[in-house]
Amino acid sequence: MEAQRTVHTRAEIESQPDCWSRAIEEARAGLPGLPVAGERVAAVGCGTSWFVAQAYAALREEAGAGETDAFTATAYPTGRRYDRVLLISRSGTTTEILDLAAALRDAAVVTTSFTGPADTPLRALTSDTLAFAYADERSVVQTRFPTTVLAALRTALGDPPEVADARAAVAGGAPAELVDRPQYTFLGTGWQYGLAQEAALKMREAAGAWTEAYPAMEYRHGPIAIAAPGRVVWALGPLPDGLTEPITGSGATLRVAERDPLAELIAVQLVAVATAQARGLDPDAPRRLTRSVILR
Ligand code: F1P
Repeated sequence: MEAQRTVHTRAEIESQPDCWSRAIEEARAGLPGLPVAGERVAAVGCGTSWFVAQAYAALREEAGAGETDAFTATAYPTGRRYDRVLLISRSGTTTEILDLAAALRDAAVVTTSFTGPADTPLRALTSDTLAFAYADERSVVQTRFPTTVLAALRTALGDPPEVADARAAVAGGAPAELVDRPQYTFLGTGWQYGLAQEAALKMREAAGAWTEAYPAMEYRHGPIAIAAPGRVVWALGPLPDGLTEPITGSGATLRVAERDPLAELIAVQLVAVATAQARGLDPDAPRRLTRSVILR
């Protein structure tokens, strides 16, 4: 029974290369409701969807496409003016997102929702909807939905992810030396910081692991104090100069991504599932979590 129940999380993780291929194809053909270059944009989500928003905001600014902020739904600054607000929610039912969507609709702000199913309560509250039904998930813990949304958004910004890297990550499985370690710190620069946050959340949600995440250069400003033999420091993208030696000198295991950072996230997802199983946990039934947080 346990083995059967864990099948869908892993199957969803392993389907990411195909989901990304479709997202890239569709984004190349043109997706409705995406921001136009130069618009002021805010991207909003809760949990994993917040980290998708963070990564996208940094990517869009790095691409020179326009000022872009990222917020959780309850931290959205209602006093600011945005040309378009992107509301990301796999379920389309998260209470804080629905509350913000209603407030934005009442204030006549243009919005686009990114959901799994097409028909959600969020859809009725937003100007445009982009549904990714083919990347929707049975799992509580999100894997292919957020990466597929990012694949589409990256493609729209002219930087599609490397599907071959995703296939390699799936084929490589969970690196044994990174499974079931006592502590993990994820690092990223620019848009990869959002990925680092998502990587850390994945390990917490699926495996109950002690994880942290920082913009890479912040690691020297305190967090390195917990680096120690047995613990893992995992950079989702290239490590800035001056960081490698202090980390390896601490005795911690250092892993630096050599593939597309979004594909490296697949390796983290596989490590999260393997770590959960090593700890006797069911990654398909994470403790204290529900698929969507519905408050009333
Ligand atoms: C957001 C979310 C997930 C998290 C948990 C609870 O859901 O916070 O990121 O993993 O399952 O819900 P959604 O708004 O994207 O549906």
